[in-house]
Amino acid sequence: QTCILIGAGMDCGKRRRGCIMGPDAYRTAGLAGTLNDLGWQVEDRGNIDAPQWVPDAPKGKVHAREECIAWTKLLAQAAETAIQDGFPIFLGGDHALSLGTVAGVATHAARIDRPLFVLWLDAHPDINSPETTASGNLHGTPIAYVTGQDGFEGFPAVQSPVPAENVCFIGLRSVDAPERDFIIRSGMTAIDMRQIDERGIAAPLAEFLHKVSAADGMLHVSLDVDFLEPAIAPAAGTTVPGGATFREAHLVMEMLHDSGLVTSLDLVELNPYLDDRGRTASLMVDLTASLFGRRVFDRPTRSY
Ligand code: DIR
Ligand code: MN
Ligand code: MN
Ligand code: MN
Repeated sequence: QTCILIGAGMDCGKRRRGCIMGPDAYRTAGLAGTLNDLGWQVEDRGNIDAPQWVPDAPKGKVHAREECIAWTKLLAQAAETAIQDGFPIFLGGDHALSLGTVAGVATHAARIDRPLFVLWLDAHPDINSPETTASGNLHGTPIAYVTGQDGFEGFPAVQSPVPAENVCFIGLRSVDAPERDFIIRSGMTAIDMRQIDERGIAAPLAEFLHKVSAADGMLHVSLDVDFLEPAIAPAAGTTVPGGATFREAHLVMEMLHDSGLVTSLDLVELNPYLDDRGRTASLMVDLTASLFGRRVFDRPTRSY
């Protein structure tokens, strides 16, 4: 099996800079060698060149709209191509890169006639639209875009919107009021931290994996650094206390590995400028290793 690394130092989905350095931090932390040691072929396609900077005219409440549109086009194309060649891992870059990556893999899934599911591991649901956003930051919008919501004029039309029922959030603890209303109306699965406290993280994840498996779905996983408890993962611009613990996060990745259902992955919001001797980058690489099969003991193959 081949995994394909695609660097996307997209840094315009919010105002604080630094995610541009993310792809190189993952490489520095040894991502390719780690995956190779687990038996995977690794093809590193390098970094996507940042689109030429263009000013927003007129300057609206949304930050760097034109730049994000340009990235979205490049990423959707790169994702659609890469997923035909192997298992793509998108090295972010901020979470706005998922506007492109998820749209691209959705196009591919539709072409081969399989449903696409999305697992969003994040403190935030990122389901604002350019109209509902309070921050003006497009990293808070990809789920709205890929599920086909309004308000994205100027962005490429999403060819194959992901059905709302195919989206699952795990780790939520910072949800804006319009986001909450939308989630409740939409039929998305939303596992907040309280539910994890009460039920553990394995039970709700297993329910979602069962849904994916029963539909013979493809599964895109989007891992935002701020899913994690900030004490173990400080290198993110929008940390929120009370996140997933070290073991909760690894257990998610280990279960995802055992399921055999995951077909593409985003690693997003790593801001190496905010890191502490590389420990957040290393943790993200270790979590990726768990998803790609690192384990202490084998478990019987589990079908969900
Ligand atoms: C907030 C923060 N909901 C926004 N979103 C973040 O800007 O729309 N997502 N930080 O990861
Ligand atoms: Mn996010
Ligand atoms: Mn987040
Ligand atoms: Mn089942």
